Formats: sequence, structure tokens, C-alpha cells
Amino acid sequence: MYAQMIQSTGKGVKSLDEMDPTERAFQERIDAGGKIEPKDWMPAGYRKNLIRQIGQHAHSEIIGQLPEGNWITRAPTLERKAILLAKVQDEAGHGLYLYCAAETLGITRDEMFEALNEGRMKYSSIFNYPTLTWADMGAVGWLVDGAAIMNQVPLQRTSYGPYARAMVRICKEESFHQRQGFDIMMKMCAGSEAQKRMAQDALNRFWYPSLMMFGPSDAESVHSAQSMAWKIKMNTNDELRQKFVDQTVPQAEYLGLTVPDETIKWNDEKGGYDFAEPDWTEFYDVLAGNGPCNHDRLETRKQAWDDGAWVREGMLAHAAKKRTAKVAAE
Ligand code: BYC
Repeated sequence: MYAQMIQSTGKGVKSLDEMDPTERAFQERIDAGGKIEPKDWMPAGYRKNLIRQIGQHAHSEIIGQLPEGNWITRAPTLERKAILLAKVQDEAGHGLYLYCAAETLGITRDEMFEALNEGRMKYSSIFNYPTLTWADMGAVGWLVDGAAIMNQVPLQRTSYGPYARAMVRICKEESFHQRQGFDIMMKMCAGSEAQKRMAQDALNRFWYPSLMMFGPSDAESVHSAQSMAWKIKMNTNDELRQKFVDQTVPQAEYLGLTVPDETIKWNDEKGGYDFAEPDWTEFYDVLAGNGPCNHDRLETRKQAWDDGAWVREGMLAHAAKKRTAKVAAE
């Protein structure tokens, strides 16, 4: 059933006049800034689209631990190791809040994991790129968490209550993550020539994949129109990408690094930078499973799922035993 639920929602958005009275009341409540709670009536498409987006978001947090977890044992100092460990643990927590938020919509965590492992649910394209040097930990914090914040701060106002509330805590933690990444970049850029070259190389490799995190251009976005009407998304993909570029270019200048886009130029008229689009063929290729790390990431997740089977079975057996004991005592 949920395999069908997580398929795409079409682009067509009904006007108020085309809605039946229940749908219309629902839409008017959203338009007035009201929150939708788990037991409220909601259109099937709203539920389906939310499960898709929150589920994908949760999976991204969990898979997002892998490229950074890879560096915990190799962090250059004990302090950096402790900070990175805390950050990776935060990502696990974000995944768990988000799975809980999705569960309030009637899908189980097991169903979501199954859909991820079978490739029926996505996770952010960014995590299919490798983290090759310590500077990549800086670039991931600065750019990837920076992009995440840009996308997630508005989601604190999303119409679905459990999702909006989960985003409040997540955003606080993401701000710390972004700062620690920028701090690594500052240290590397103030270090030796070799360290500065590593920082530049990390920016070169993570710039375009970070721009891709915001999704396809608005013209190609399948879900934006309906998601914005329902306030599942608060901004379009291109709006957020533009804001991210405008925020990040001065930060790169501050670091003394060069954004790998020769066309980047401040545009007075629009009050933002003109910049080159990412290679969308590469984006769709990564989404299709052909990025440098897709195979590795999924295999690691499946292995973790299989390795954890004994824990799940043990906990279920324990819960069943407790239930039986409670019934016997009544
Ligand atoms: N990667 O109609 P569109 C983090 C898919 S976690 C993969 O524009 P939508 C972090 C999209 O799903 C960051 N797939 O979609 C964690 C759709 O396919 P389906 C995750 C992508 O949903 C640990 C199709 O392309 N953040 O930051 O309106 C450590 C058409 O796209 C991507 C969230 O998930 C992508 N980049 O907009 C550090 C935030 N882009 O589902 C950091 C919540 C698009 O029809 N999510 N697709 O098969 C969102 O805001 C929106 O879902 C998106 C995409 C902006 C990502």
C-alpha cells in the first residue's frame, strides 16, 4: 500500500473553486497559517506528499552520517574528533525525529527503511559524493549544512505540526554544524599552503553538488507547485538556491577561496549573484543510482539493517513477554 503512497504527486494544483467543501476548508485553514495535526482530516495527496518529503529528509539525515562518520577515527585532534562525533550523533537524532513525524501520518519506520533499501525512496543526492580529505569535513559543514539550514529554516513554518516542530530543534543543531564546518575551513585557510589547497579543492568538489541539494530548477520541479500551495514547502528550489549562493559567495571571499564558477557576478538589478547552473545531467544520473557512492551508501545501510536484526527481534520478544505478563496479572 505504502509503495503506492510514496509515488509522485502530479503538478496540477486545484483552485479553491474546484475543491469540494472539505478540501476547501482544509486549504483555507492552511492559507490562514493554521497547523494540520495527525488526527485532522487531510487530502490523500497531502499525506502522500508529506510522507515522501519527510521520509526522504529522514533518510538523508541517516545516510548523511556515513560520509562524516568515515572521518571520526581520522580527525586531526581529540577536540575535532569529539565535535565531529557529536555532530554525527545529532544527525542520527534528526533522522529519528523525522521518522517519528512521518509515522504520525500512518507509515511505519520499517516500511520506510524497506522502501529506502529497495530504492523506492530517495535520500539527498549530496551524500553520494565521497569525502576524500579532512578539508571535506569543513566543506560539508559549511556548504552542505549551510544549504540544509537555508532549506530547513522556512520549514519550521510548514503546515504540518509534527514536521514544523521537529524542524525547530533540528535547525538549532544545524547552525552549530555549519559553524563547525566554517571553523575548519578558517583554520585550513589560515594554515600552510598545502592546507589552503586542500580547502580550495574541497570547495571545488562540493560547490555544484551543494547547489543540487535544492532540487531541480523550478521549471523541472514536479512537486513544488502543490507542495507550496499546501505549505509543505515554503520556497521554491530556485529561490533557496539563489539565497544560498548570495550567502556563501562572500563567505568564500572571506576565506580567500575561489568559488569554482567563472561566471559568478553580482547583479545589482536582481540584488543577487548571477551564477552557473549545476550539471543537471549529473544530478539525474546520481538520482538514478549512478553517483560515485550510491552503491556503497545503500549497501552500508542494508548491512546495518541486517546486523541490527537481533536487536529488533530481542526488543520485540521482550515487549511481547511484558504484554503477556501484564495480561496474566490482570
Ligand atoms: N536529492 O519536485 P522536486 C541534510 C527529487 S539532509 C535527491 O523539486 P521536492 C544533512 C525529489 O525527491 C538534506 N532527490 O521535489 C544531513 C523528487 O523525486 P520523487 C535533506 C532529490 O520534494 C546530514 C524529484 O527529485 N533535506 O541536510 O519538491 C548531514 C523532483 O524534485 C533532490 C531535505 O530533505 C536531491 N537533492 O523538492 C548534513 C529537506 N532534489 O520524490 C546535512 C526537505 C529533488 O518524486 N526536502 N529530488 O521521487 C525538501 O525541501 C524537498 O524535498 C527538496 C526537493 C527541496 C529536497
